[in-house]
Amino acid sequence: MYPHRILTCIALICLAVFVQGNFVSPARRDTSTPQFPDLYEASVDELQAGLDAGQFTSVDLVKAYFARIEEVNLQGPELRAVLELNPSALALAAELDVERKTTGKRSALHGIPILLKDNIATVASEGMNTTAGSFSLLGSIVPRDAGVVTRLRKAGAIILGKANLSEWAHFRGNVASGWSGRGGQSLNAYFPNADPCGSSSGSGIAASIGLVTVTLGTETDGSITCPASHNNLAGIKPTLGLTSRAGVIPISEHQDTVGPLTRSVTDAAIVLSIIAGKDPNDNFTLAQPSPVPDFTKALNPNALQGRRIGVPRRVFLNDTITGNDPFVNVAFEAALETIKSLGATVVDPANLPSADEIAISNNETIVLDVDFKIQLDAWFTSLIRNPSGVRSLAELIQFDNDNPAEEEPEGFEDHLIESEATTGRNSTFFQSLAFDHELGATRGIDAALKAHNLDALVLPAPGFTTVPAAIAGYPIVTVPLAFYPDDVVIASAGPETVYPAPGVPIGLSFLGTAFSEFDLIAFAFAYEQKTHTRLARKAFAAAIPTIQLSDIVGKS
Ligand SMILES: *[C@@H]1O[C@H](CO)[C@@H](O)[C@H](O)[C@H]1NC(C)=O
Ligand SMILES: *[C@@H]1O[C@H](CO)[C@@H](O)[C@H](O)[C@H]1NC(C)=O
Ligand SMILES: *[C@@H]1O[C@H](CO)[C@@H](O)[C@H](O)[C@H]1NC(C)=O
Ligand SMILES: *[C@@H]1O[C@H](CO)[C@@H](O)[C@H](O)[C@H]1NC(C)=O
Ligand SMILES: CC(=O)N[C@H]1CO[C@H](CO)[C@@H](O)[C@@H]1O
Ligand SMILES: CC(=O)N[C@H]1CO[C@H](CO)[C@@H](O)[C@@H]1O
Repeated sequence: MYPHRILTCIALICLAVFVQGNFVSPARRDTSTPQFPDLYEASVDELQAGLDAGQFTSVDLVKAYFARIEEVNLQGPELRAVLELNPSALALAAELDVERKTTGKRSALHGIPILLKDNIATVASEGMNTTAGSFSLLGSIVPRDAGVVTRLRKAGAIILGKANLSEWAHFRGNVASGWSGRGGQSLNAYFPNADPCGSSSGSGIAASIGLVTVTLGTETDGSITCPASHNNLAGIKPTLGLTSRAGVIPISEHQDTVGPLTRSVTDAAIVLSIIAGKDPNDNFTLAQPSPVPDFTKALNPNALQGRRIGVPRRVFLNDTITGNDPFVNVAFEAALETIKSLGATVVDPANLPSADEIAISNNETIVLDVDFKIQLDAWFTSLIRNPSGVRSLAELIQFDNDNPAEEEPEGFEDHLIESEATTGRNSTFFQSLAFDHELGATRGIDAALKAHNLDALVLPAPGFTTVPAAIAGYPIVTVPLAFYPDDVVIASAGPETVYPAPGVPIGLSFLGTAFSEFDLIAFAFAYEQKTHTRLARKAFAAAIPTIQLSDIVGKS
């Protein structure tokens, strides 16, 4: 749920100097031999072009990604980004290759591999588990695919596998970001043993080095934004109710969202256009405006021209995590200059009237604790079968205690225990929920937008800058901002991880009102196209997989 508090606190004491990394120019084209897209960076459109031209097939792509995962997942840098591969992926790819030739593409994602965070359900008959990283759900049989998975399959996407995550989407308690019982500690590809942030850690790591074309994560508060930030990616945390949570192992229906983590805003817009939409199994989606926009129509490099962007400084000045990090502040000030250079008016400050109250409010915890128990109990009950025998949150706590080798229970159960102690959605709960909406939306994001006649807000992604949008149910679009300099003081972030560290990325977030994704994507795209920050620095050498399509195509 939250980015890991201990590790992010470390950023406070680092005395970093912002140094721009060297721009890595794309490989020069060699016209004498067939050129394949470099899978480290390859976009959906680039891969579609190669697939359409018959240069390679979706079967080739799946084989290449499987080989790349094998290179770095449990060997070499041991990134532990991927939990399971889909044993049906090659067969699905072969069918979609035939279909491309006979009846044509179903969508922009036809034949494109996608990796899902392990809290997003896929039917067990296909061969994969859905466990949120916990052994308590190993071998469990879900009733059906998640709503977003149904949409992806209909669009012809290939589910490549399941990504590691912070167990229970980091609702478990004081475990390190990116750790799960089943997957172990997942690691950032930008520095050995660096924290990848969570809870959509594996999705972020996998997208960052091309272990797959695109990925899905989930965000309750920060869990797409933070891994996007730490892994040099575009991330979209959508408005509550734009994407279905049916079949997603829950924290809270009042805050959970599903969204893409990708190497570019364009890829994120393609994925969001396909997964967004109404789903009768998640009635929060019924309130969304229809039709779902084609978010790729938002991709205009001049989108910031003449627009008004506000800086709600108090959100991060009062954030004890990032407020005193000069590296983050210097990078952020440079971003504001870039936004101005793109023709926008930057209104600074444009504070949320509720900012100081948000900093001390405990309402979010009350809502999540109550919802988690109700909804997790319902998840266990909904299962057709669960070999562990666990049928409730209470039994999960017992399971963890009984299986210390797999689930490290002692001292790591605090959130589960806190949630188990709640007694349902009583008047305190509904007051907290209403108060959250007031703090995040009415007297928060909406008030700031209205007072200054703004189109969007902009904030650094690190730290707790996600809280207002989380409690309001409002969208965030994150893009790469900068990389920690090579002389940054390396600090411990958890039992097995460090943060900050040389070359580890941070992001920039655009925020807005409900269902403002179209504009936010446009602004993020304009910023991305102007800066191309992602390309300025690569992962450390051992974390860059070497297998390419040229090693696969035409070989048996
Ligand atoms: C789940 O994981 C177990 C253990 O890794 C594996 O044997 C099984 O095939 C996986 N898939 C399903 C659907 O249970
Ligand atoms: C969804 O349905 C439940 C009961 O089925 C109801 O309590 C809730 O208010 C509905 N929510 C929305 C957003 O329609
Ligand atoms: C919600 O937050 C407000 C502002 O911090 C606080 O006054 C109130 O007590 C909180 N509600 C609960 C139930 O904690
Ligand atoms: C609601 O339940 C919580 C525990 O979940 C409890 O702390 C609180 O006092 C209850 N409120 C009321 C009004 O009973
Ligand atoms: C695909 C893959 O490599 N999965 C591995 C994830 O990590 C667990 C724990 O080490 C392994 O058992 C899986 O094989
Ligand atoms: C709750 C809190 O710490 N509020 C502070 C936020 O920052 C402003 C400006 O520095 C202070 O005036 C508030 O007291």
